[in-house]
Formats: sequence, structure tokens, C-alpha cells
Amino acid sequence: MRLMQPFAAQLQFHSGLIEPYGEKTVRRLSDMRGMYQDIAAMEELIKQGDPLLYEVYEVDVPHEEGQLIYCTSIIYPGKVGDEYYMTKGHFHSKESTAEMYFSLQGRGYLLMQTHDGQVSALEMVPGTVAYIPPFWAHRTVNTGDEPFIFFGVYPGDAGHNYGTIEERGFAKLVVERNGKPVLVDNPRYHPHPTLPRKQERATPTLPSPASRGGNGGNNAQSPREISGYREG
Ligand code: M6P
Ligand code: ZN
Repeated sequence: MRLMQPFAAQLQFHSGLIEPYGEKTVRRLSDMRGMYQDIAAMEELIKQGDPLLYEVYEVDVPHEEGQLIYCTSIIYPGKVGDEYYMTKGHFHSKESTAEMYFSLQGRGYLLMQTHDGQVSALEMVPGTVAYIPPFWAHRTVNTGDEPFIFFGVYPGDAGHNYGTIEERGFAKLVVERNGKPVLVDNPRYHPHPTLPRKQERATPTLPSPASRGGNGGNNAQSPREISGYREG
């Protein structure tokens, strides 16, 4: 590994812009075909102008072992049918690598899942520092009415594996019900064929804020809006 010079970038908390950045990723709805349930609503929105869903600004650091990649993501507010705007979601190509998200603006959820069917949903509000352990796929969802902005950092050799999520989907969807975000089962989720499927047990429920434990709790009575959820 070559010796690098120390450097700093400047992050604007209100806009998510980080400068100087090396790469900017822009994802429109047409980049997300197959990921939303309501295909008619999706095609109609694409026809009407193909809305911008999210942008990622990544600082220029080599993608190699020992380095830390850092970036900001800006997910715009909106829905496709009743499903909120969200990222594609991915496993790391090197699955034994973790990631951290620091929430700056807006609100949303961090959905995570493992190959063997464990599921987690963490609420993200400004100041939330979320830890994505190794082996957990991750997707973020904007459930508010302003841009949801967070800072992320992950190992330089992590890599992005989108294929597994493209093929199997996420076990849970975040949808609007009566004006509130709710976590529901994804009817089109294809679990991993060779591993035990924990999500096939009882229909999951969501913890009320009062019953929530330090780890998100698991002892909720009835489905309700999500505020911290973990299954598995
Ligand atoms: C976060 C990080 C990035 C990721 C981005 C968008 O900023 O996890 O690595 O690229 O979110 O998510 P995705 O790549 O799944 O579209
Ligand atoms: Zn990641």
C-alpha cells in the first residue's frame, strides 16, 4: 500500500454535500426496477419524469484493505405506491466487513437482514449513529417529508454486492399506512434456499416505544408504526 498524505473534507450537515468528493452516484427510479411492489405506480412515475431518489457523494479514498471509505447519502422524500423512497440495498462483497451510519438530517429507517432470515429495522433521526455488523445486508428508507441525509463509513475492501438483493429482495417493506410508516412482510421476498428461514415463523410484530429495550426489543403486542425492531 502506498503512503498517503492526511487530508480532510468539508461536510455541510444541512445539504449532505461533502467536498471535495471523488465520485457522485445518482439513482433515479428507473435504476430501481424490480425493487418496488407497485409496478404500475413505478412505471407511471418513470413516464412522468423518472424522479431522482437519492444521491451519494463519496470521498476519494482507494478501495483497498486498510482504508476507510466515507460518503454521504441524500434520499429524497417520496413514495412509489405506498412504499417510501429507499436505496437499492446491498451486502458487502466481503461480508465480514461492517459499516457505520451517522444520521444528519431528516428521518428514516435502516433495514438490515442476514442470509438466514434475521431482520432488523432501526429508526434514524439526526444524531443516530447506527452500526451495521458484518454479514448484514442494509438498505435505508426515507419516511419523512424532507431529505434524509446520513454519513457512512466502511472498510476500503468491503465492496458492494447488489445481486443477492436484486434476486431475493428484502424480507420487509416500509410502507405508509394511515400516514405512518409501518413494517410489513414482503410478499415477493425469496429467502435463501439452503438456510433455515427464521422469518417463516409467526408474523412479526413491532415494539411499542414503551416496550422497546436497548437492542430494539422484541416483545411487542401488535403491528404498529416502527420505532426500533429486531427479529431473529
Ligand atoms: C451508503 C453506503 C454506500 C451506499 C449508499 C447507497 O451511503 O452504504 O456504500 O452506496 O448508502 O446505497 P446503495 O449502494 O445500496 O444504493
Ligand atoms: Zn454497505
